[in-house]
Amino acid sequence: MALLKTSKLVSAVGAFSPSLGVFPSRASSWWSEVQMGPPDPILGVTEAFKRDTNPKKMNLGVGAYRDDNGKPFVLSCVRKAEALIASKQLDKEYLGIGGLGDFSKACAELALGADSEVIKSKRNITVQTISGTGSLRIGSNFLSRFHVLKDAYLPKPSWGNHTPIFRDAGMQLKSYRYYDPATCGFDFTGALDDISKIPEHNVIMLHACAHNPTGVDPRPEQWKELSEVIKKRKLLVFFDMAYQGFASGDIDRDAWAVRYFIEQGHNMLLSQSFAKNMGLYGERVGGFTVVCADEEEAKRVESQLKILIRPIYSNPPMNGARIAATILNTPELRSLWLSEVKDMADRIIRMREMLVANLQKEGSTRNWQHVIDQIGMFCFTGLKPDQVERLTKEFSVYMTKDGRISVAGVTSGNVEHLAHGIHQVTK
Ligand code: IK2
Repeated sequence: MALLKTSKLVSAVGAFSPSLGVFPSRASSWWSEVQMGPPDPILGVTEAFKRDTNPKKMNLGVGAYRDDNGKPFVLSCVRKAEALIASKQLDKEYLGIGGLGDFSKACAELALGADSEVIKSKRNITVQTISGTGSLRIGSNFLSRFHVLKDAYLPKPSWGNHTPIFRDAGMQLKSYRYYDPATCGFDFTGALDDISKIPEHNVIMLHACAHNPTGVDPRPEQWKELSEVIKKRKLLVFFDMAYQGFASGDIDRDAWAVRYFIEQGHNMLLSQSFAKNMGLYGERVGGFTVVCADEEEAKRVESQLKILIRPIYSNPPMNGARIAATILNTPELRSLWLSEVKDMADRIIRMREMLVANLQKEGSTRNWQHVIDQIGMFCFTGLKPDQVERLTKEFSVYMTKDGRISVAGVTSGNVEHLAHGIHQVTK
């Protein structure tokens, strides 16, 4: 407060510089001490891609689905839901703090299953959030405010935004082994070993399916063992489900781990996104769920989530939630959606196979089986940073430095170019 007053007083002569404790002389500059930050590791790739003039350029950085012509794809169920909503001439009043009720209910049912015991006994609270990122942030703010321990354990590696989200909410990040570079697969032994040493009551983050960035998921029998050891350590599970339906093409199969953990008694936190599975990227539709011990606890948690959300964005936007709710709650649109999700997942699986076939056609003798075995939008190719750099410089293939490609950006028209480039930098 004192600083604010001082700054206002001196605004005619220049800005107060907290780090130096002096007032810079330039009258117009309040922010001379602000350092230039690095570009975002994922979205920065798109910026570099846009500057490239090569007609063969490929953006495999950000995870956004493209059709086989490389074009952004709006699902027909979304177009139909939009038309239905427009025909109703609905109002634009504020939503409640927790968002659209019809959406939150359908969102919880999608994740937990329509006949979920948790939903029947009303021991979940689900709020609409600003997509998956907003959900994770509300979740980590909630943890930071109400959970005694502040350590959160992420798989190594994890989605690049997890760390800043949790850190900015006041949590401390730790990790457990997840990916084995030797096999380009799941380091099951390493994960079990690390998790069994996490101090009791800490938070563990799990990707429900289509792990980002590796595309490597535990198998059901491995999930069972993970659940067991997590229960033994009394850890608080935070599931991130940003790709339900997008991994296998089947929404129930992709939610299996979440539902299994609930059956095993884990009262978890859950984050959901409709960016990928409904292609509602820019609409920012998501959900945050806390599974509580009983209905009374859920009510208390709900009251605190509202107190948390209100000073951040007051209440969420309605358009995307109306679209998602209309799709989930209208039987014809829902079945159209399910077939469209499957089409997207199947196209990605086909591109994985085509990439490997083209690498073999190029003469690559390396083992690329992991490209096929991994699942979901991303493939962790195993390319080293210098190979990634060459691929970008010489072939205009843009991807994150860790060797991750978004398979959703590969098409039958550009897969040859990609395979050629990868072979050239790996042979
Ligand atoms: N959680 C995970 C694991 C995600 O992958 C994402 C989306 N990431 O997509 C960008 C990329 O990695 O290229 C999210 C949460 C949240 O996504 P959103 O906020 O768009 O729903």
